[in-house]
Amino acid sequence: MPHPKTVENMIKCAGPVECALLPSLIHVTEAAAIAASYQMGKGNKNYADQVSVEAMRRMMNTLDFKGVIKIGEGERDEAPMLFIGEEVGTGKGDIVVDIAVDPLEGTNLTADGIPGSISVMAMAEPGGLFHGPDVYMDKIVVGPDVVRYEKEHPDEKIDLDAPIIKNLEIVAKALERDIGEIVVVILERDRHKNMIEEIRATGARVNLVSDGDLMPGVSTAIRGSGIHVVMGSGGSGEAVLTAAAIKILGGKVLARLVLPTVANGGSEEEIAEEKAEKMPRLATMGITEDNINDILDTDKLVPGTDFIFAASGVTSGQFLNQVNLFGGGNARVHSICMGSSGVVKLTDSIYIGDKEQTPLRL
Ligand code: VTB
Ligand code: MG
Ligand code: MG
Repeated sequence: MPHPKTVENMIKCAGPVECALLPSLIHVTEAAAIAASYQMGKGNKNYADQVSVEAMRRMMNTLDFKGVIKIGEGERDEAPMLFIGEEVGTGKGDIVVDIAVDPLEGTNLTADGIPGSISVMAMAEPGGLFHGPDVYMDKIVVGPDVVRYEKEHPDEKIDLDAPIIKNLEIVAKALERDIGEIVVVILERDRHKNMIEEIRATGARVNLVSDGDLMPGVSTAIRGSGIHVVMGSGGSGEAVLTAAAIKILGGKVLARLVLPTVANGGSEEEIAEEKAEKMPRLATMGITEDNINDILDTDKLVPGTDFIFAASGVTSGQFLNQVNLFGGGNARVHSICMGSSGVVKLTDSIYIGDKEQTPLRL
């Protein structure tokens, strides 16, 4: 990699999407995060979700672009807003984008006031995001050190189908530490019972989370986060959003679609029923019985080259604090906002609603 000769080489945009929309993106996730944070710990996850969806949509619709929700709150008939196919933005200007949103990733976490919930989204040039159907993805996420190690050792690659011990050995070697020092995040679900046992059998440390495997995935690419691997099946939208961040930060995601009934050990009848319901829609996305089991890598999940990602903390997390509210409409919110040119902004935003109750403190 040549050293940048000028700062102009360093500070640039990947393309029109990043140039036009990166500065505004955190306003969208922060609006959603602040709205959700007022519902923290109130035990009503649906309402927390609703207010964050509304705030995200309202803020997005003030921005000049033509956007289509590709990963959203569900199909049009089940989600009133930010449904798949909804057009957003003012429609003014030349910027056209595909959008992935999760206005409140971790609704239970917010409702219970426990760590790990965020507002998150990505935008890319049309076709830039894999818009999988509403099924799970089996996945493994690792950070940039592992990718470097794989390049140096072409026979040792992370593989979704490899025994867990093999994958964790590679991660441990890449990070120059013992397996016993590796931390694997996985959703605490019955479907992961065997996988959790297998991880434990390697000696690796396990961080079970009740919800929210997206930000832990991003954290694998951030030194000091204390997270090295994310495994298991979770939402496919979450996997694509993770991949957008990982494609910017380095690291890799391997994923494969899996029907929820299959992941959760459903009966043959239930599996057949779900297939009958989902396969026709999957077919419209080019997904058939023949290729549904293909492994998707980071570039397949996010084929785009001009894309942006933002996440704002709602409750506290690995590196995003919870929203602080100070009275008078004053709020403080932490975000990470990134562009595919290779820029990461870690921001600490203070919104002053009432100057007499300044929320500004060091
Ligand atoms: C997954 C995970 C998310 O919800 O989608 C999970 O990726 C839902 O899984 O981070 P279950 O159907 O097993 O509950 C989250 O944890 C939160 O949106
Ligand atoms: Mg959601
Ligand atoms: Mg979610």
